[in-house]
Amino acid sequence: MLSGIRPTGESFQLGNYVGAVRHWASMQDENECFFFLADLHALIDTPEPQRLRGRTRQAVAELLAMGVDPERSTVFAQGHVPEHAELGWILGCLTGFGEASRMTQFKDKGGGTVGLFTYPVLQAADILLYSADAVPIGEDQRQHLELTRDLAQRFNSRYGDTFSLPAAYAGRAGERIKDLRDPSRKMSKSIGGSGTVWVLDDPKTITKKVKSAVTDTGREVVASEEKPGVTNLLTILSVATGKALPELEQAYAGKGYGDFKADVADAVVELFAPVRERYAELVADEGYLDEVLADGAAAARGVATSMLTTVRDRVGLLAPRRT
Ligand code: AQP
Repeated sequence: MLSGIRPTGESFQLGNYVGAVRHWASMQDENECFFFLADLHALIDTPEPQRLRGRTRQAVAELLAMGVDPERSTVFAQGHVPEHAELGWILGCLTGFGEASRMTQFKDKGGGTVGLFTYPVLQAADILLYSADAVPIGEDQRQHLELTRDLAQRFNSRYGDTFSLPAAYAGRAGERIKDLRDPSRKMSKSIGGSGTVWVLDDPKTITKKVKSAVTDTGREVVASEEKPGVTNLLTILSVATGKALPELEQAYAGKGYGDFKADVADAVVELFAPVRERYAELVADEGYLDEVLADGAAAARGVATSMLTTVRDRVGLLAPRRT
């Protein structure tokens, strides 16, 4: 099992927790997991160097605070394993220009850098290096996983069986959390603002953001397509309390939005209180966080260099003479 997250934004946001990291935490018992901070992918946004460095270390503390356990999983920074970039180049040489141009994320953004254009190929390298069988992805990444499978198949038929074909993780479908101010789009680190709940927001800020969330006309607390704002808050409440949507709809029948929003705010505050507490302890110990990353990189490189040695040989790169 392999998954990555970009160390962008102020911290991770509620959607990252709901759609990704809480599942990572629960997968660790039955799977051999590799979780990485996609700092090479973060470079696509050309962040301030000092900020990216700081954010990468901070992101480790956040993942651990949310339940990722470096004793059971390999946690590393992508930039510490240069094999990602090298395999990305090799796979790029097998990727058609037209094929890469069809990736909707690039088209949706209306162009950008070569990095943005080729990042699905780097993503393919991220996955194939570790022979990941299962990759938990959101719907927006499905096309990239297809590209990964195509590239693996192409490589295998040209150079001999090398890569295993990854599948989308068939676990629980991840809920999509929407921006609180604009429920027509997903909550996102790069959008931020008052529609985004950061995992490290203090209780007052969380309450303020939830209480000023956009709701819909009417008074009924029900999940429906016509009520994207209320549906989003119900989803959040359901995740935070573990209660199913129909049960929540029933509990708020005839109560109106005021009580409902106050309860959603309290539930999110309660959900993230232990994360904030644990994060504060972890982030104060830079030495420990660096050690986690160093151990993770060593374990990841063990797997990645072995795969890359095979790949280099198969494509015909001359091995350096040992002295
Ligand atoms: N709103 C969301 N609801 C559910 N899941 C979400 N994810 C992101 N937003 C939501 C999941 O979080 C993981 C991390 O992805 P990423 O950081 O590599 O990039 P992203 O998907 O583009 O997430 P953001 O927060 O929107 O980051 P930026 O703004 O930096 O691009 C993924 O598994 C994603 O599905």
